[in-house]
Amino acid sequence: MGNVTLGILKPDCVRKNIQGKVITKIQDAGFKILAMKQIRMTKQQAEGFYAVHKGRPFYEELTKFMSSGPCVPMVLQKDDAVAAFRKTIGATDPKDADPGTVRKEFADSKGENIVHGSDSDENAKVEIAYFFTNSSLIANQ
Ligand code: IDP
Ligand code: MG
Repeated sequence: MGNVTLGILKPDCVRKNIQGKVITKIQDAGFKILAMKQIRMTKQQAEGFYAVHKGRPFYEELTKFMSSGPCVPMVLQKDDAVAAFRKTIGATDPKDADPGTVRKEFADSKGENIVHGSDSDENAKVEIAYFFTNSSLIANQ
């Protein structure tokens, strides 16, 4: 199992101005932040990032939302990072998320659910490369 994953504080998190609270939860769960920045994706960049969901009924809403304001992609390190981070953020729909998870505590809906987490080591690698260069990662180690 790999030891890095990609997290994104989504535009609802930035709009609510609770990045610090969410980052604290992530750090308290034992993750080290290897790289982090605030950016605003264009609609096209959001469509590229979520290309695996193209054709799904929520794709348009999702890519509109993800390009609606700034977001904060971050590279997170921990043993078995992908699974550990998904456990920290909770189920996609906050209604189904376990108590104490980021989405349970902070998210309003299945669509606007505060945070993204990669779902496999393979996708984590692709998603990290979508936002960060190898040299920026090395420089942060
Ligand atoms: P995940 O973020 O928990 O991995 P995915 O199924 O990969 O969930 O979906 C990607 C994102 O698309 C979700 O985080 C959420 O923002 C949005 N999404 C997923 N399913 C729905 C839905 O049924 N309605 C609205 N938005 C959805
Ligand atoms: Mg997913």
